Order: sequence, then C-alpha cells, then structure tokens
Amino acid sequence: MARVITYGTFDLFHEGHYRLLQRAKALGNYLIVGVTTEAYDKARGKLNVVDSLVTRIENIKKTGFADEIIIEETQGQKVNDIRKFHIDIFAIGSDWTGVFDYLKDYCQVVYLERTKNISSTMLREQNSPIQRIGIIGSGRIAERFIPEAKLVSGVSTQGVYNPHIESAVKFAQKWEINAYEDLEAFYKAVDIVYIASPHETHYAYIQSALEHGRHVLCEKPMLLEKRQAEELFHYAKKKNLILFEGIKTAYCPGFHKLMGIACSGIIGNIRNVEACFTKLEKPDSRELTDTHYGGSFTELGSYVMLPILKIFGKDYTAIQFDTIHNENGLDIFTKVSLKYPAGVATATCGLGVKSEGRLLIAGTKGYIVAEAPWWKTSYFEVHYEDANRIEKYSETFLGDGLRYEISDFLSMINGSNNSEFKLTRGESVVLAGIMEQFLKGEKRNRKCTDKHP
Ligand code: C2G
Repeated sequence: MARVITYGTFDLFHEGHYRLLQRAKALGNYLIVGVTTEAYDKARGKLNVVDSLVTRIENIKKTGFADEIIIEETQGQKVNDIRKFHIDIFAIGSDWTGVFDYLKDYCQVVYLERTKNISSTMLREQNSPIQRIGIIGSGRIAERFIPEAKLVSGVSTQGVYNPHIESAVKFAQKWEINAYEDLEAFYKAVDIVYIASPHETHYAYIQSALEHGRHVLCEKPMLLEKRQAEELFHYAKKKNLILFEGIKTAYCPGFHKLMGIACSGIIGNIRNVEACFTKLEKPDSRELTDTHYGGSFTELGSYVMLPILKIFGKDYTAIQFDTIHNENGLDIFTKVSLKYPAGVATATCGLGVKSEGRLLIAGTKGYIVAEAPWWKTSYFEVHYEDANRIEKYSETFLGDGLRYEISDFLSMINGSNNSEFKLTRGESVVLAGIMEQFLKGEKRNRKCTDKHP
C-alpha cells in the first residue's frame, strides 16, 4: 500500500493538473492532494488566483483520483504532512525539479513531467486580457508602484501623465514607459488608472478617468470630502467601473489574518483599539510645508483609522481630534479619539513627533499586539491573563506591499468581488468624511499664504 501526496493551487483546473493527478495516483494506492489557501498563495508571491478554495477542491474531487484532500496553509507544512499521513511518495511536477529534494530524508520524491503548452497563467491571460495601467503623478509613491506592478500578472504599466511634462518624461525614461502631457491621449492609451498625484487633485482626476470609462485605483487618502466620495462611488457604479482606494495595509495577508483573529472572538469582545504610526519628516518636506493639505493626519491618518473602522465599524458616537502644530500651523502630531457604543479607540500619527508605532486591540479575554511596522503586518501576538500563554502569528509581507492591492484591484475588475470586504466603499466614504471634519477644524491654524482651491 504506497501512500502518495502531491500539492498545488490547481487554479482554473486544466489538463496539466488532471494528468499530474492521474500519474500521481498511479504511483501508489492512496493519493492525498494538498490544496493551497489563498493566504498561503499570496504569502509565497502567487497573486491573482481566480478560483476560490472551494471551487479548486471541487475540481480535484471531480477527477476521482484523490482519496483525501487537505489544505496547505503554511511553508514547512509538507514535512509534517509526510510524517502525519505516513507518506511513501511525494510527487510534484517537473517545474519544481530539485526544489523538494530535501524531502528525500522523509520519503521518496518523484518529479513528474509537466504537461506542455498549458498553464493557469496562460488561461488567466486568455480569460482576461492584460490591463494597461496609466499612472497620474510621478512622485515617490509612483516610483514604488512600478516594480510592484511588474510582479502582478495580468497588468502592464503603459504610461505616465503629469501636467509638468519634464517630470513625466524623466519618470517615463527611467521606467521605459510613455510620457503624456495630454490627458485625452493618456486615457486612450490605457485601460486602468492609478492616481498618485497630490491629495487635493484626486477628485478631479478620478472624475475624469471614470468619465473616460477607466477603472481607478487611487492612493490614500482617496478623497477629502464625504460628499465627493459618495458621488464618485455612485458614478463609478453607474458606469460599471471599479473605484478602489489604495491603503496597502488593508490588502496585505498579515493584516487580513490579524483582523480575522481579532474578530474570531478569541480575545473576547473588543473594547479598545489603539493604532499609532509616526514617521519623522524633514521640516522642508512637502508634508510639513503644504499648508493646505499637508500634516500628519492627511499623510498617515488612513493607516491608523483602518483597524478601528474594520473592528468597530463606521458608526462611532463621538470623535475628537487633538493636535500639535508646527510654525506653519500644520499638525505634526494628531491623536483622534473615538467612542463607540461598546468600545473606545485612539488613532495617533506624527510627522514631527516620534512615538512607538503599535497596534493594540484589547478584548474581554485577551489582547492582540503588533509592533511597528504593523501597517506592513508580518508578525503579531495574542496575549491573555495568564502571562505564559502567548500565541505568535507571522505572515509574509513581500516587497513594498503594493502588489497585494494591485492584485485585488485586478480581481475586482475581472469580476471577482471577493476583495471588496478588505476595504469597503462605505469605509472609504467614512474615511473621506473624517478627513473633511479634521481639515475643517484645522483651517484656522493653518497659515495659508497663497490662494488654493
Ligand atoms: N502541472 C503540470 N503541468 C502543467 C501545469 C501544472 O504537471 N502544465 C503540475 C504542477 O507541476 C504541480 C501541479 O500541476 O505539480 C499543480 O500546479 P499549480 O496549481 O501551478 O501549483 P504549484 O504552484 O505548482 O504548487 O505547495 C504548492 C506546491 O509546491 C506547488
């Protein structure tokens, strides 16, 4: 009785998968198939899986080759599975030749020849043609976006628009893309638009991109007025387009896991959330000199508000902002206190005051703590009254993390709405409303010398 195990994602199940399972089964009498979870695939850099875990399992079942199906959730699980299930043979396609030789200490390792001319990637591309991205703005964040977009299959960065053509040309030359000065020509050349221009220009660009029938991924804070956010989401819906706010933390696998654990009830009922993010900026930086839209809350507020909205929701009963200003009247440190019917929260951010960047979620049975940089969540702990009981969780956070939001944006365009819950339209509207309320309160402090919209 030889027991065989194999693993895979088995996305868009095809002949290559079928033949692999058929031959794996023929190696013995009992075949176990390990199917990867979405989180594990994201963690190992495999983005854009189309089928849900349930669909992928159903497809494997239909072949009739699997005697047992298990879930593969983590790196390093294979060794444990081999021991636990008393496996004699580990089988995998020849694209992995050599990679799993370390398992030879535990069982026989067989690489089965990969079926040529078929792959999930090919099918994904056939089903959904490559989306050409156009970037509006050519600043620091746009620089970080390009290498990340390269890692997401199904998109390619086509061009950049900047009303200051010299900046666009410089950026375009560096990244070997096209530079546009004319918005009409830019929209014609792209399918989707990434907006990375100054905050206050977002509204007009989103509106014009949607008018031109383009899906929009916009950097945070997407909008600075609630009414504008409602209007543009409504307009996007009417035009059957996706409008998506890029707060990268919301889409990274670690944060997603942390939220899942927080909401699972293991720390009881959540009563307090504290989120802090500080980053010291040079006094002459845009963030500390733009007297209209600079300051710490517009810059970092989206990150610190995110876990609070995710956990307690949109219906806070009270909100208060306490700020410390620089000589221009810009907030260099802001503390937002929120009250909810069953809990309290504080969101703290600073550009001119350094503090411990931490996310703390306290419940009636225990608490979750993630240290800086929790906004790129890769590690967190769950603590209880018994100080010896600590549960540790880690998750991969690859590169600059923008790849996760690009991948989710793409899945939404391609018809999967699964990602909407990671940051809902309603949450983006509330965030815009909070920004609006904050800026209104700050107006009297800011020493705006020039005329600005
Ligand atoms: N496969 C094949 N022929 C193809 C395509 C895939 O034989 N044309 C095989 C792969 O080699 C793998 C299995 O089908 O053995 C599943 O492939 P994927 O769904 O691409 O999964 P993969 O990323 O290879 O997962 O822990 C996960 C495993 O390490 C591999």
